Amino acid sequence: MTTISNALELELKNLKEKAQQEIKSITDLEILEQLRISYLGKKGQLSRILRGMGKLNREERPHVGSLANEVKEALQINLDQQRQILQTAQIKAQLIAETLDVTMPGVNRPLGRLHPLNSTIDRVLDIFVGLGYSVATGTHLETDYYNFEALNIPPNHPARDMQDTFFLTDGHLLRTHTSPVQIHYMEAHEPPVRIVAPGRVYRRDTVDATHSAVFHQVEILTVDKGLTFTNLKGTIKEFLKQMFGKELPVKFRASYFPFTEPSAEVDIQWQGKWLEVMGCGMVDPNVLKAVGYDPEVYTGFAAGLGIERFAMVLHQIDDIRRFYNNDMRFLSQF
Ligand code: 2NM
Repeated sequence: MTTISNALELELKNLKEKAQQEIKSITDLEILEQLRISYLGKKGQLSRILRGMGKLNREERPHVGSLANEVKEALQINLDQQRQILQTAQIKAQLIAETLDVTMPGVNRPLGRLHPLNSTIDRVLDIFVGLGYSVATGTHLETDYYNFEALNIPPNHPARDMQDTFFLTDGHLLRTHTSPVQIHYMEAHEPPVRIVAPGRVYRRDTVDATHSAVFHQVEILTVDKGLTFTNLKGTIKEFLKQMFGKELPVKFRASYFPFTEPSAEVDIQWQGKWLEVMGCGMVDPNVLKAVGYDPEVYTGFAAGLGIERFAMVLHQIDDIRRFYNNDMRFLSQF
């Protein structure tokens, strides 16, 4: 044995030992691959040692050659084993990280619901739709003509006062009732008319427990040949019966509106008290004339109710401002 051969053998043994130590200590697959290249790659440490074999004589070569192969195969196995260990660990870690506990209670996502004003409007509309009415809506900005003049509200009527109505500087105003919807509808349609008009209305009221500058109304209008106050009474009584779930004592008390003649307030007996719940009347001939209907041929009746007031009576709500505070403790009760 030459000293070169001995030196190569020693180098191979040292390489093997050092590599085995290192391979065991690796915890990262990429670093393991770098290590493989550094030992077994074309320009790796094993190849470098093998280049020294050129200096060996013929008899020595097979011995050193097979030792080199042994080292190479051993390291290959060590590398594969370590790769296997790291891959298994990686998958295990991933499975733990992605574990879903299907027995955990779910996240409660509360359902939204209708605002009590909207559910009250819907109930009123459903009843009138059931009686053959169509829903009609309009814009919140109106002109003096549609909000007042066409409704037989004379120029000096207190309702036109700056104190009661929001006027814009461009000649429009915020509608004070939904009645302009009825005027637009009658202008566009010939009788028979049967409509129910829900919507938001505006008045310059000082806000307190029973007043809001913004509130909601539903108004109905029927125009046909031969309609009388009896038809009006029957319609309202049927509506109230469906709304309150039973027939309550109802009183029609003579009143006044510019757009109806005769006019009445409707009172109901509810939980021991008489409560005013609606206004109504036979459409004034001047209103029919304003939209081009012949009052000698057609008569009509109309009624209006304030949704806030109705909802307050139905649900025993003490303050109108609760509808507008957006307090979930209040809203989630409906
Ligand atoms: C009410 C009371 C009485 C009403 C009248 C009209 C129209 F357009 F036909 F003239 N619409 N709504 C009316 C009648 C409204 O609310 C308290």
